[in-house]
Amino acid sequence: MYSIQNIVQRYYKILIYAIFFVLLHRNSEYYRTKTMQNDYFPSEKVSAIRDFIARATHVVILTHMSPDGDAMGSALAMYHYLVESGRTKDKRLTAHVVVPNAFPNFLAWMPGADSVIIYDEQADRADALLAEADLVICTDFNDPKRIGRVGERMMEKTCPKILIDHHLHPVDFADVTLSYPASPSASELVYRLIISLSGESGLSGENGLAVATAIYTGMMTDTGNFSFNSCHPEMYEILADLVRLGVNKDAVYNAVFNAYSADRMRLMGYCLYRKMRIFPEHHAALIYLSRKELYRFRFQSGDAEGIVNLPLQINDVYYSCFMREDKIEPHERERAGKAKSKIKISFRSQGDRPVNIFAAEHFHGGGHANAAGGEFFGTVNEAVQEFLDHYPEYFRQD
Ligand SMILES: [Mn+2]
Repeated sequence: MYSIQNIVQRYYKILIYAIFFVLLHRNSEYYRTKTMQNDYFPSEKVSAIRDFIARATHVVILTHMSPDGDAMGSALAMYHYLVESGRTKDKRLTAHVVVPNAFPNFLAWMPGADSVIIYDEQADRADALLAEADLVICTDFNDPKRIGRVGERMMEKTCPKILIDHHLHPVDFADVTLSYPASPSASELVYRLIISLSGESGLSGENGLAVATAIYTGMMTDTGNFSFNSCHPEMYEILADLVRLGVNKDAVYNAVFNAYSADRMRLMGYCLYRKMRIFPEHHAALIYLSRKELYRFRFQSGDAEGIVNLPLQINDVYYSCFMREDKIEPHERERAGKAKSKIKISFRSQGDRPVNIFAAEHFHGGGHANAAGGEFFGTVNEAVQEFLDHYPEYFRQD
């Protein structure tokens, strides 16, 4: 008869193997997450940030001009995280996100977006919040000059400042700077920081899903839905975590990428049909729009987003430049000189074809090798001429 003793005797080897296998598997899982959690940032920086947050009662979170998905994602993730962790403490912690100017409509669905303060529209309120802030957290920009007047106000403050960013060459203005240009998004850095500060519990609780969704949105938008800067395997481990936490990735994709207005769609068609110039020898494309043309398509802030990427969908086009005429802001008057308009310029490229040097040397800009920006004070035609005069020096022919 098969008694339990008998079974154990017959199968004990298999049983031991099975237990061993389960333990080994669990351990490797354990070590995988542990490395990801603890090794990324220097521990002194993490504990300095932990202390700043522990002592703070009024936090202001700032992000860059013309906020994109990563700016909003990194700032809102920090916001929801702080509100949640503030709830569990004895003291009351308040947090506010302040952005220099309006964010595009396709990000308005983001949890917490309705409480974001737009400096251009509510300067007094933002100034008051900054005045009482005892901690400022900056995400997704590298220089206070990039955020206009709100940057000037911020620099007047003596309270601790934290910078979390992935742009090259950060200005040394914060008490703790987490600058990782190799990171595909600032939102990914915020994820890593939250894990370093609070472990998995930083993404749980009432606000957990809001934190995770904000981070996912930033990671998705700054990589073009994971089509560039997205070769780090660890990024997918983070994404897996976020999906496990309940992020509805398909809904986020739809909310962000299938949200054009009819005007925006027509503007895109106009750009491709009427305004795109191709320079086949250098594998380059240029699209440029005057303010009159933008007006014709009832241009809204954010409508230009992504137009620069379109020509890269053409076989053999590896460089793309998009220019559009814009107003000169009051704080830019001095730099503008006699010019009546400002041209905003974006560059994109693929592979080993940097565009940031061209942007820096001719358009007062810079950025990443494959994604850069700049500006030009003058007419669109003058900016186009500057491009035509110099692109062969910067764009490869092979
Ligand atoms: Mn970014």
